[in-house]
Amino acid sequence: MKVYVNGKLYSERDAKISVFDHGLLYGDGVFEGIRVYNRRVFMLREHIERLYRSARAIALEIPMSREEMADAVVRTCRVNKTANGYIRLVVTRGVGTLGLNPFVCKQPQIIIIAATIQLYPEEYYEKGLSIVTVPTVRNLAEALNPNIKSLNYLNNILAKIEAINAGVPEAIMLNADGLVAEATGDNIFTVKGRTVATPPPQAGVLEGITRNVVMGLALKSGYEVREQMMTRYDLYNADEVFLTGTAAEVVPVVEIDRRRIGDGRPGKVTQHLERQFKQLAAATGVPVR
Ligand code: PXG
Repeated sequence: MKVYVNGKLYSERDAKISVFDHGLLYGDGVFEGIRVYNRRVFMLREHIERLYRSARAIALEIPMSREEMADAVVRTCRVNKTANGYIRLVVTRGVGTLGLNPFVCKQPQIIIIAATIQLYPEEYYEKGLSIVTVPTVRNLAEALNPNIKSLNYLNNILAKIEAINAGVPEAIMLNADGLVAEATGDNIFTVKGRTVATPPPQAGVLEGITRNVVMGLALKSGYEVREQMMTRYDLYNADEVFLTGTAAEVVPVVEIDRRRIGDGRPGKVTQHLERQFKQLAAATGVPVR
């Protein structure tokens, strides 16, 4: 595997970053996770736009244009002959001193890794997930906006630890008002009748690209689509619940906090959206050539 670092491609063992990089010292940087399906980079434009929005929010100037960044991603996939995979695009603050001041860091580091993805086991899709809500509250937008896909994922990692301690693979995080926010690396949806709903950005969530694609697919399939605040009660009483994300795609949830959701099996609407998503992913994207 060849790893892109600042315009050059290195072998895995030679792809290195300084221990003085503020990405490591402070989690000061931003990233994206992107999928490649059938030699096409899925939603590349949207991921790059979000990367630059995250960077803007932390006053990190990425020293290349969006077009150059897109070309770099495609080039890295081409060199690695990535047909189906997972791209990790990382921009760190760069090398600085042992102090917080980001402005002493003169050269952001740009890293592109085109890897294969560790998929969720097939069983999760067939049987659905059992998950729990956890005590760790999602970051306040007023403190560290969840829309910033930063290199500091400790908020999510703490929630993930609580889920694993409870014997389940994923956590639902609530915001400081006790309303449903999202899972640790996925957005959450409910289905009730013909209505497909997900918490709004103001609930304190990362506006997932898969989330937005799935909202579009649901609308096109004739469902009413709503962004609305939800409580745990709304989750427990939904007909169906599912998660969306770049890694998970669309995955059914059949149990939350030991309450069975619907009939305890993956729902019809979820399965329909799962199929629609797979079809779209297989048929669109920027060619790797
Ligand atoms: N919420 C959070 C907190 C995320 O980190 C999503 C929602 C879903 O967003 P997208 O744009 O992917 O639909 C994410 C995305 C990983 C991994 O390696 C995590 C994400 C994406 C890809 C890989 O765990 N998180």
